[in-house]
Formats: sequence, structure tokens, C-alpha cells
Amino acid sequence: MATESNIPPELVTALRQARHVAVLTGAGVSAESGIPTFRDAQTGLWARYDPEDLATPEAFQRNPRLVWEWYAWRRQLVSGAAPNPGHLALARLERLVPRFTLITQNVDGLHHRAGSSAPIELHGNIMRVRCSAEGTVYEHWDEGAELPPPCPACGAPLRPDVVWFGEQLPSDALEQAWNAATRCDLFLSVGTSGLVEPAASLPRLAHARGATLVVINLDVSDTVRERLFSLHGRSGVLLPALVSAAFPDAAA
Ligand code: BV8
Repeated sequence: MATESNIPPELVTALRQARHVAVLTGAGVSAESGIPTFRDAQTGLWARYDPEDLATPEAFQRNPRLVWEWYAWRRQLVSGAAPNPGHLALARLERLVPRFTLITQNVDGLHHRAGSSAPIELHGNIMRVRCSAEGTVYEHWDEGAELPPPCPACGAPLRPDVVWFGEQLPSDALEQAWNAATRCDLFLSVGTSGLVEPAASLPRLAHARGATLVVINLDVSDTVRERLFSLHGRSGVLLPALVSAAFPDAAA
């Protein structure tokens, strides 16, 4: 288990000297804020549903109210959560390296709340909804008896502003993420199972293009190889430890 006291010195040097750091985060970063990961057994009411069955256009078509209520439940969870030391360490790192790109698969908006200036939200954000017909995005909406609520402009059902399985990712977000992965010299992949494409290809792409790849996860073993560091541990512990080790004199 990697801890703050045994981060490989070569990694600390690589981060301190990096010109462009890119980061991909997954549900394991938000897990430190108490938000169940995407593949955790859903608790309570949702225990009998597989998230990959609910996060699809077909599910919304088949049972829009059920899908809407699943997202409303998750929105409640997120609203009650706070950014954790892992989110805050990434917001700090952005201010300490010459160039920084944060790419997230998470849809909870916690990176923004932690102070990251421009997280690339590959899979959207559940704190926003959009008209299922026109695509107009709303940050605030009336939630009455009718669920999903009707679009205030055209009356079509509102839907979460997220990318469902089988839907294309926002092209601008994907292009920015792709560019960062091909140009960065250090790529951090934190708290993701690497199962969902095309996001899962980004760490491999970065490494193939010559970047140093750092993987932080609970389901990896500690390994150090040429341009590859794998750290077994919690994102909320290892991210702050890594940033503080690389920039000991910088303001917190
Ligand atoms: C698309 C929004 C074109 C909704 C989400 C190529 C190959 C194979 C399949 C495909 C492919 N291309 C497309 C597909 C199909 C599909 C896909 O990838 N399916 C998978 C399941 C096989 N992809 C798509 O449909 C994408 N669209 O490519 O369009 C297309 C379309 C159809 C066919 C071909 C091409 C759209 C994907 C977006 C789906 N939307 N979210 C919502 O959230 O409701 S994805 C969803 O899963 C979340 O965003 C989540 O972030 C994401 C990924 O999961 P993780 O973040 O990694 O979370 P997970 O729970 O899996 O893992 C957590 C990890 O953290 C674990 O490793 C754990 O060990 C670790 N951990 C836990 N605690 C901690 C920790 N680590 C550190 N510290 C801790 N404390």
C-alpha cells in the first residue's frame, strides 16, 4: 500500500519537473466524499437496478419517471457531499504546474466546487438538466407532480445533462481531452476502473505518446517501471501527499 511516506522519489521529481500534467478522474475520487462509485452496489431502493441499465436512452424511453427519480436520488447524495482532499489537491496542483488539464468521468461537479478552474466533464453533470427534444440546458427547473418535469419552452420531458451509454460524448470535450493526452508529459489516472470507453483509452494514449503514466487506485499493486507508476491507495490520501512532496514550499 503506497502511503504519504513511501511515494517513489522518481515520481516526485517527474511531477515537479512536468511541463504539462493531465489528469483523468473516476468515481474513486468522489468515493472519498461519500458518493458510491458507479459500480458499488446501489443502496436501498436502487439495489435491484444495474446502473448501466438505468443510464441509457432506452431506459429513459421505457420508464422516464424511474430514471428521473434515480438521478434525483443521486443529486441529493451529491448536494450533501463536499469536495475531499483529493479534489482539493488537484485544484492546488493546477496552480503549481506550467500547464494543467483536468478530465473527469464524474458527473457530480465536485471538481468545480473544489476550485478546479475548467474540468473537462466527459460524461456531463447531473446538477444540470436539458430538454430531451431541443437540448436546451437548465441549471434550475421547477419540479412539480409531473416527473420528468416538462421543458418550460416546449413541454418535452427534461432529462439529466449527462452522456448515457450508447450516446456520443460532447465532441469538444472529447477533443480537448484527446489533445491533452497526446501532448502532456505526465498523465495521472485516479480512481477509475478503466472500463468505460472512450475515456478509458486516454491513459493508454498518453503513455503510448511518451508521457509518464501514474495510476492511483485501490485495486492496483504498487509498481514502478519505466514511465509507469502504479500506487495502491486512497485518492484522498495519495493525491495530497504527492502534490505536497513535489511542491513542499508552495502555499497550500
Ligand atoms: C460512446 C454518465 C459512441 C451517466 C457514464 C469501445 C469498447 C467497448 C465499449 C464501448 C466502446 N465504445 C463505446 C462503448 C460502449 C460504452 C462502454 O464503454 N461500455 C462499457 C461499460 C463497456 N461507451 C459508451 O456508450 C460511451 N459512448 O462511446 O459513443 C459509441 C456508442 C455506442 C457504441 C459504440 C460507440 C458513453 C459512455 C458514458 C456513459 N456514462 N456516466 C451517469 O453517470 O449516470 S459512465 C459512468 O461510469 C460514470 O461516469 C463513471 O465515472 C464511469 C466510469 O466508471 P469509474 O469512474 O471508473 O467508476 P467505477 O465504479 O467503475 O470504478 C471506480 C474505481 O475507483 C475502481 O477502480 C475502484 O477500485 C476505485 N476506487 C474506489 N474508491 C477509491 C478508488 N480509488 C482510489 N481511492 C478510493 N477511495
